[in-house]
Amino acid sequence: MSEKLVLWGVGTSRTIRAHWAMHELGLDYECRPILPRSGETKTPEYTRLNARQKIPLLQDGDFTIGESAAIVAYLSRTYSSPGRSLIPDDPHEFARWLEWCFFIVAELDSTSLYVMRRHGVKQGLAHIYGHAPDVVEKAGQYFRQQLRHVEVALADERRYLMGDHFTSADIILATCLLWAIDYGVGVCENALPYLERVTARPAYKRSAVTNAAAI
Ligand SMILES: N[C@@H](CCC(=O)N[C@@H](CS)C(=O)NCC(=O)O)C(=O)O
Repeated sequence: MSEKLVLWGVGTSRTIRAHWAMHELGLDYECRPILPRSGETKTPEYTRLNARQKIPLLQDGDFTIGESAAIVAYLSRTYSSPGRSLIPDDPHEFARWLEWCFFIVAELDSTSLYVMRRHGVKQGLAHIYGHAPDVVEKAGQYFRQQLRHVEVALADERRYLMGDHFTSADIILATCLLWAIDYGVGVCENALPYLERVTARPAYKRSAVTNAAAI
C-alpha cells in the first residue's frame, strides 16, 4: 500500500512523464497543478519542499523526490506489480532499461531539446539565456543524429524500447519525441507509428488531460 501520493506540477513535457507513470500503474494521487514561470515554484511553501524550485516533484508520504526521470524510475521500481510493470526484472534487461533512460535524458532531452528551448526565440527562453540560432540549429541536427539509435531499436517490429514490454523508458522517449515534433525537428520514420501506439494508451490520454488541467 502506498502512503499518500502527491504530484506537483503540470503543463510541461517533464511533468507529463510523472502523471503518465502514475496512470500506467493505476495509482491514486493528488495533483497540485502548479506551473513553471508562474512564481508558483518560488513560494516559501514550495521551496521548503523542493529547494531546486522545479517541477515535477513527488511526495510519497514523508519521502520527496524531484527530477522527472527519477520520479518515473522510483514509481516503476516501487509500484510495479506482475500485472502492471514499468521496469524489467532481469538484471541485464534492467541495465539495458537504465541505459535507455540515461541516454534519452542526457542526449535527447538535456543536450538537444532543452538546448533548443534555452537558446531559441520560437522555443521560448532565449530572452533569459541568450539568442543563438546556430546553436539551436546544431542541437536539432544532433537530436536527429542521436535518434538513429532509437530507429534501430524500434526496427524489426519491436513494439517498445524493451521489446514487447512497455516501460518507463518509453514514457521518457515518447515525451521527447512529442516535444521534438512540437519544435519542428523531424523524427525518424518508425517513431511515428511508435508514437501512435504509445499515445493510444488510456494512461497516456488520462495523463495528457491531467497535465493540461490548469493551462
Ligand atoms: N531535469 C528536470 C527539469 C525540470 C525543469 O526544468 N522544470 C522546469 C519546467 S520544465 C521548472 O520547473 N522551472 C521552474 C520555473 O519555471 O518556475 C526534470 O526532468 O524534472
